[in-house]
Amino acid sequence: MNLINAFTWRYPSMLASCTLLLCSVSVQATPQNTAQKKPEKPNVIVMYVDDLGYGDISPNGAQGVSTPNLDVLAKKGVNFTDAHSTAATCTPSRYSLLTGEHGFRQDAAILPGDAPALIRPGKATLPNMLQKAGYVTGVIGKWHLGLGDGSVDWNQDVKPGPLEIGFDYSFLLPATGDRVPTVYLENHSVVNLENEDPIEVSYDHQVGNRPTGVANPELLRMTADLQHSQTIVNGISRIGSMSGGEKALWVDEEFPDVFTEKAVDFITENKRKPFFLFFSFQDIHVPRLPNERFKGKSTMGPRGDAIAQMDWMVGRLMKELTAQGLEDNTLVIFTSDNGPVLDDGYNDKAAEMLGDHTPAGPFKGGKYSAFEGGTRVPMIVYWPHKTAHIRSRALISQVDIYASLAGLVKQTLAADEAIDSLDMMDAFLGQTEKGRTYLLEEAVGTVALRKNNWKYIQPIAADKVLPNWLENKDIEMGFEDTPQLFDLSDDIGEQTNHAENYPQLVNELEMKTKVLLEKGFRNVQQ
Ligand code: NG6
Ligand code: CA
Repeated sequence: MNLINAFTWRYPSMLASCTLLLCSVSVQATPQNTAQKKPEKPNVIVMYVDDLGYGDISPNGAQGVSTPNLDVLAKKGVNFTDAHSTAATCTPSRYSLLTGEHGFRQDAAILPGDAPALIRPGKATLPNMLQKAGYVTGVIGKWHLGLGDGSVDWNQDVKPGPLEIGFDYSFLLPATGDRVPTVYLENHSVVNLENEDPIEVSYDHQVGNRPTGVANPELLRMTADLQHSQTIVNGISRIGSMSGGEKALWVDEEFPDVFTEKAVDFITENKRKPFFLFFSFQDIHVPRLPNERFKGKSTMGPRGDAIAQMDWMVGRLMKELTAQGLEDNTLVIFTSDNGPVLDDGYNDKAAEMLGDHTPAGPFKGGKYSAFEGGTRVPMIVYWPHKTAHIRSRALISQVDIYASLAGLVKQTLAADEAIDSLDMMDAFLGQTEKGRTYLLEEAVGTVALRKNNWKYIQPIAADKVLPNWLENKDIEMGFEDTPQLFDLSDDIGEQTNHAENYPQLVNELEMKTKVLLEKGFRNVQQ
């Protein structure tokens, strides 16, 4: 009997635990070797804030509100100065993030709250690509990408939706905070819906007899424009009409707790697998109704307080990652779906209380606009021990998240998959400041093309220059019926139009725009 056999015979359980111990020691001793052999599969959290401008966070110079949790992320990770959402509005930006292609390819415009699913089952998506790489995927928060097949029946299974395009779990605010239905949708079902109180929603006629902003302005906590003056829920009038579902109605002030707790549950349940979480804020979109805890946290009224609330939510999730030992193995991408807006339909004094704060930072325009303020948004990328601690000038787009993550987890993209997405992982991690050469910015009425620091804005037919619902937004839109060309290297505020001085460059950029739109960025030599 050799030594080991003799030992086993006398102390079998001791050997078992000893073997386990040796095993775990040897795994822990060689993490680098393991990492080199296999593709890396960190957890990925995309924190997607709504309508947050470049200048709205402390690391980028916010006044009147402070965002200490984002300060920490910016200090430890990469804080970008030239990162873009693909569009100056929500739906096309979200479409691009999840499909790796520009929104115009699917006519992605701002959707009503009862719109059918824009991303159809069968379409290649970021969560589905990650599922193939072994990830568990979840979306929590604002959706605004449509649900169902045409006329959604909120009392039945609501599908197709996120679960049919690559998410394993969803907990949604179906459209926007200012649009009905004002209920949560968990996977296929409205939360707390009672059979005897069915929901009906319409965007072209009034349903049921809930008071409206038009008929009962005395019931409102905040006055609103005509567009936002239909069904009143929680003292706030909304876009669209809704009846029923009384027990299912959300309370806006509870969003921060409801969404972060759902995210904490998702993280906890999936901590042993790689997970992807698309955490999509309702803040700082209108209506801005921060929780009591955040009232007065800024000097800017509800809009500033909503920024403080958003920052708290970021901190809450980061704390949870640390507490669960997941921080080192989680790649966090914090960004916004479009630039800032002050008055977006509700009278919450955002403009009056602004003080010295500049929501778009040094950039011109904001939400809806073709100027930089439309899409140049905050972006911070943080992955401990992987991201450099820098402020990066790399030119990158959120549409690149798809191909960059695919490269990281070693998934090969099909020829027709994510056709506008470029692998920019080195730039995302701050290992290089070399980003894109060309980048497309979609606005409500037109597109702009960046070539490094040149910026070309395509002209629009004179009769389409400004849709009437945008007329009194007090945002510089950049919609003109002649070409515009700016040199951002010495004119960050897009003041001097050089189009007439550089007709050849205008021509080159117009041709390039056409080719890129037609073929997709991945199919054109950059
Ligand atoms: C607009 C709404 C605005 C906001 C926006 C969508 C009006 C006049 N304005 O139509 O309040 O809801 O849609 O914002 O109705 S986004 O960030 O989701 O794109
Ligand atoms: Ca938005």
